Amino acid sequence: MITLYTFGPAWGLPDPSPFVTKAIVLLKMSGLPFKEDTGGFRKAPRGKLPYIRDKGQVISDSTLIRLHLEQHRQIDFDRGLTAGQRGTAWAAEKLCEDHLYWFLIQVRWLDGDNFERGPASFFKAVPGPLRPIISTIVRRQIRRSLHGQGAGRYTPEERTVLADRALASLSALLADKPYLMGPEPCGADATVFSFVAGALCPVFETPLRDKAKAYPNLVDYRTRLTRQYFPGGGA
Ligand SMILES: N[C@@H](CCC(=O)N[C@@H](CS)C(=O)NCC(=O)O)C(=O)O
Repeated sequence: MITLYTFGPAWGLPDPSPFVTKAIVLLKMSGLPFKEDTGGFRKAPRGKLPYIRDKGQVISDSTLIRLHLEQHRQIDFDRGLTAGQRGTAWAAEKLCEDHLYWFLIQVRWLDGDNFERGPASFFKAVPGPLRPIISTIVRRQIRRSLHGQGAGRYTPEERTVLADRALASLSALLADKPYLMGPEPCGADATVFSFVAGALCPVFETPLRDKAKAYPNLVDYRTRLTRQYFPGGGA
């Protein structure tokens, strides 16, 4: 059986990481038996979750997990799609992972109130006196990453405009279809669902969430796919 290493449900989400949520949905879409293990972070090959163990092979990174399932388990997540639709779906997925993601990280980690509402809980295991020091170091690293990537150099207003444009694009692409590319789910739904759910997460008060709430089809999509893939609720 495949083991998927996760953080575990939090903040009303199946997992605080949209990449982990994506991997959970991909595995559910695949129909393959798998179990989740929340104890693997320290041994994560790239220092990040998700990763899987499949017949002794370890694969880290949600996209490489998808490629592994495609190549070694013969799962075509995009069956029924034309080459053009596959391209569009891939582009939508990467819009989430390589653009929208950074705006989510910014509001969750660098806004003081939101940090206290969410990521601060990751440091509970750190002994009391060390906790503020470690969390400050980690937040500083995240600030540097955001600066390096570029999202950290925008003003908050500019970030909101850009995040909104990404959400508007996803909303327009989804239109009134049940899934991103039509009547059946495809691989990109695992990703787009995870990031839309993350943007709508009720724990964080952000202009990004307000923008996301203004797209009723994205809100319905989040609710519909949560019911489908997480019938017991998000967390
Ligand atoms: N490209 C990776 C990104 C995974 C990723 O960024 N995971 C984050 C959580 S959202 C993580 O594990 N961060 C822990 C760390 O950087 O220390 C994927 O698709 O799996």
